Amino acid sequence: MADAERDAKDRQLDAERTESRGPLTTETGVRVEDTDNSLSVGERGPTLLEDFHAREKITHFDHERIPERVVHARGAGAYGHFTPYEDLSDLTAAHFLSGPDVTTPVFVRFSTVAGSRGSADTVRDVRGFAVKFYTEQGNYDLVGNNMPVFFIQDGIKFPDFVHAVKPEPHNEIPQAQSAHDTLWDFVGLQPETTHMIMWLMSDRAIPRSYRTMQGFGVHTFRFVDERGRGTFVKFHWRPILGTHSLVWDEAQRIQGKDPDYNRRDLWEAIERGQYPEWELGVQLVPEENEHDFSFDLLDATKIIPEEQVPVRPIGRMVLNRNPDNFFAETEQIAFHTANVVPGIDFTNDPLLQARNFSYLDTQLLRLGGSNFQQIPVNRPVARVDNNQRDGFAQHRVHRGGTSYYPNSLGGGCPALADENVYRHYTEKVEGNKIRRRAESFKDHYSQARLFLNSLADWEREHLVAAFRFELGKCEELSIRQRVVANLVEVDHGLAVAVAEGIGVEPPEDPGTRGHENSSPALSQANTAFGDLTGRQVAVLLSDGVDGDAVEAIRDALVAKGAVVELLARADGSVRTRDGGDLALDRSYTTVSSVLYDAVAIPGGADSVDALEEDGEARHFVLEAYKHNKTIAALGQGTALLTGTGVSGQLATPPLETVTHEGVVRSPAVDTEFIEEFARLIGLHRHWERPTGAVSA
Ligand code: HDE
Repeated sequence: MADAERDAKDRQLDAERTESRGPLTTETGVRVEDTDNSLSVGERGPTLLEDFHAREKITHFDHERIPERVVHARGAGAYGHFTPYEDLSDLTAAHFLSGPDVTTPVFVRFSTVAGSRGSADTVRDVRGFAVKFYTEQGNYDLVGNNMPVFFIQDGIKFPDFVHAVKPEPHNEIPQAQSAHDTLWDFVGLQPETTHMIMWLMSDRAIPRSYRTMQGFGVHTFRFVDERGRGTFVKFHWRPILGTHSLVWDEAQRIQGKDPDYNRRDLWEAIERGQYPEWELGVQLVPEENEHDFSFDLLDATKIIPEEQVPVRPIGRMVLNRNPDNFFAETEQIAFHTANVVPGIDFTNDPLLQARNFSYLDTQLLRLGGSNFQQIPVNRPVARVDNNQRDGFAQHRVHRGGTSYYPNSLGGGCPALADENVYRHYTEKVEGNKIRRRAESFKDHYSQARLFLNSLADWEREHLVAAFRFELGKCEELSIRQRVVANLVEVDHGLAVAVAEGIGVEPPEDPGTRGHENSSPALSQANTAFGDLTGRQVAVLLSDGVDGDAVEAIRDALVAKGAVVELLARADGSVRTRDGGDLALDRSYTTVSSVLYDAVAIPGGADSVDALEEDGEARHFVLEAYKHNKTIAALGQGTALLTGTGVSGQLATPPLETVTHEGVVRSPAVDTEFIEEFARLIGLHRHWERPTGAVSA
């Protein structure tokens, strides 16, 4: 990146960046003559305690690990920047939202929640979406998720919920899975989880990529302007590439084929220069309208339907730089909901209030004491000056003889400013000290039903299948029954469909029907389609392939942003039918169709014959078909579709380009065929395809 384009955070990190060059030394800078042999008495004698280099090397290694995050342990992150579209100073005093001429560096960490640091990426889970804005007024953290609601309404229940979803305590099974008794025991007994559970059982819980994932601040926050006027605000991140998910069977297989699937995708997209982008949107509610809703704005198990309060786009975030070192940056970054800047404040959402305590508390342990804000990735670009001193791993060398306020000996510094300061919103609060959930928090089903009503048929099918899968893994029948009984409150049809798959007596129809409202914004059928940026396309081939067709497909799709890989049984190269050489990207025996979004089978009789005889090649195509992916076959390549749902139509190879349920076939490569292939990939998956009978 050109030096002039580098932002303040990037430049600040220069002071910390270090590269290995020159002689090997100890931590005290003493050069070392040998790092392979311990100091010993004679060649075969005992090792000496005196060997300070060996002891230091091993001791440092022994201390390399720090506690993993108690939740969100598994993650991936990147740097980037955020720029607002317009001046929002009529709403908030936040300088980073004051106009398009202010660009703020950010670090974003995406994560799964339940699994350990080494668990797989594509598990069924919520994804964290945490953004640290290094603003000129200090760090602002928007610590969100990819789902707009949460499991519980009050933070005091968080330890219970997390204990229920984490591996069971007696045997630490299962890893990174919600499909086990304790989670569903908790869910059945705690109806406030119902709405979030609908999201967790939907395709939102298995994103195709971090780049194709929405983000939400979840809570209602507050914008505060210069004069102290507040406006309620909910934050939304919308991915420019659309919101797309995996298929559950595919997600499970990826856990084995490439456990780093989402992490790798983010890293590689940035390395290719295909910078992921999101638009930040806000839903704004004037203070006087706080009670205009059928739910409570302070209840984090509720959304504000977009049809009720539209999302106003306010800016764009681009991630354009991978970290230099995973541990130093992605692991040591510390987000905290209470890291706010002037112009952004909290509400009394009891979940948010608990978070404002929890994040700092957990970081004191995880990062070893109170100086973790000095770790390079956490350090603000805004100037820091206060009287906080000492503590473990203090990096600042404070000069001067005073560390108290007020002082005269230190020239009165640091002094209090009277402008550009954080002023808490003045809110009048009165009440008795009580432990009681507000009446306005009591409806746990209306929005769960709203979500269900909003789903496309295929999304509903996936939802039912997910409930069946998860509950089917519960050993206790009573747990299954209790969850089904709870689902009746959402929708009787849903409860029956789930019950029928898990050996539970279908519940009686209570005869009460809920509302029929829906919110189109909740369905992934209504997201952005058509963008091929970063889509992975596999081209299967062997010796004798139609090389011109391969190159035409590759050139056209790469020009549209796709990543095209040529795969054959053995790595290296293949001979084309007209005698040329085609370099391969890898052998299909080292990958799997689950790692690709689409498959192409070019013609060339010898190539297709060889693929047809190879079980792995046939499996590759069948599996892509089963997972609703786009398939393109040219000329004789159509022969490889045997066994897929289109095989019945293959009696004669097509005379022109034809598409059937996401499979495009053509006699030869031409513009029409390639454009059709690209259009189909842009649709992401082909849900109209009946894949139930395909065994791959
Ligand atoms: Fe968190 N959460 N959380 N959470 N959370 C943590 O903080 C907590 C909640 C979220 O990439 C922890 O530093 C409580 C909602 C993300 O580093 C911990 C409650 C949302 C991340 C913690 C919640 C989140 C965390 C663990 C209920 C979405 C990862 C390590 C009151 C809006 C940030 C850490 C990263 C991490 C507590 C609920 C998002 C223990 C008590 C709701 C994205 O402090």
